[in-house]
Amino acid sequence: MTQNPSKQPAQDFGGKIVALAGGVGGAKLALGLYRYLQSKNRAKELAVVVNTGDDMDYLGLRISPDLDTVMYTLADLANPTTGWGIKGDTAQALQMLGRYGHDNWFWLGDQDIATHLIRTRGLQTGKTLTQITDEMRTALGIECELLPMTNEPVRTIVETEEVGSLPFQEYFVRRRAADTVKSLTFEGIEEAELTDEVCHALTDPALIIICPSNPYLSIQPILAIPSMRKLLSSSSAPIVVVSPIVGGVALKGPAAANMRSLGGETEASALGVARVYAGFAQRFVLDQVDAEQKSDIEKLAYKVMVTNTIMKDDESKIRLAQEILEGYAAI
Ligand code: FO1
Repeated sequence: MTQNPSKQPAQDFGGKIVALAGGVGGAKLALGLYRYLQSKNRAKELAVVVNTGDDMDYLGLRISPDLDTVMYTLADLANPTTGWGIKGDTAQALQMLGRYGHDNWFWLGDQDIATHLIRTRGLQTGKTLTQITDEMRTALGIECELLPMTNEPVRTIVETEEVGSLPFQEYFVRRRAADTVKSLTFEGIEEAELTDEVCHALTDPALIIICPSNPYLSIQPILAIPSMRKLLSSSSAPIVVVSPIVGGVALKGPAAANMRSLGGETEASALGVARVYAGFAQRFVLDQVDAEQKSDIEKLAYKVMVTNTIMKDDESKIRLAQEILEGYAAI
């Protein structure tokens, strides 16, 4: 890995940079990659493939939270406090729903509702989720590809110790991810097909980056699509994992608890994340606070780069992206 992130010029990647992402954590690195490539006039070389297992139908609307989180982030529209939703959005529609006595546990902003209306209408008129997403990202001025992992509906179902099985957003939002997850099912996964756009992005890419998203809830649904793993591992491009666990703590959400209950780990750690992708990914980006785990991760056949992976502002997101992109051949 380069120790000189300001090195110029950027190398010729010789193919697409493909990032696999979930919601807020993944969107941060996606933004760093996007901004960095944009500064080199190469934003079109980035394709972000996004989890749709968290999608749900709510009040007749199709909600794709992870796609929207990445889209709003790349369009510089995301709410900086939550990481999801639109900055400055209001909740008048939600309040009115409450007055009608309707459930309003899922926060839908007034501007955000426009996205769900367009998506729902598009699906009703026979467009694919990929087409609709492409139209929206174009309208918002996003220059890179933003690709749902599949066009078919896939739904993550969470089997909990406390209350049995729950649709993803019931577990995540309504019950605040407080339950112990025993197992996951991805409904519809067997029927889910790889889209032409995802296949195209993954044909001879230069690099595949697994963003610091929850390995079980966000990345596993993407990898569970039949043929996805095969396509990814048959590519000659290195697969780089950026750990979502730093100093034993999840950067966001329930990943640490999931590692214990789903991964069988006694403690959440970057090493545990490395175990999840062992034999599949070849490179690992480890935070400097976890540097003592480097040799154990190397024993799992990874080349390891140690750096500061905390993305607290745009500058740190771009710096991390630059280190990964400029150094990938070297690690
Ligand atoms: N997350 C919450 O914690 N509470 C919410 O009410 C909520 C609403 C919501 C609406 C639209 C959207 O695009 C995302 C939303 N999220 C909410 C985030 C979302 O549930 C999660 O970030 C992802 O599904 C997990 O990656």
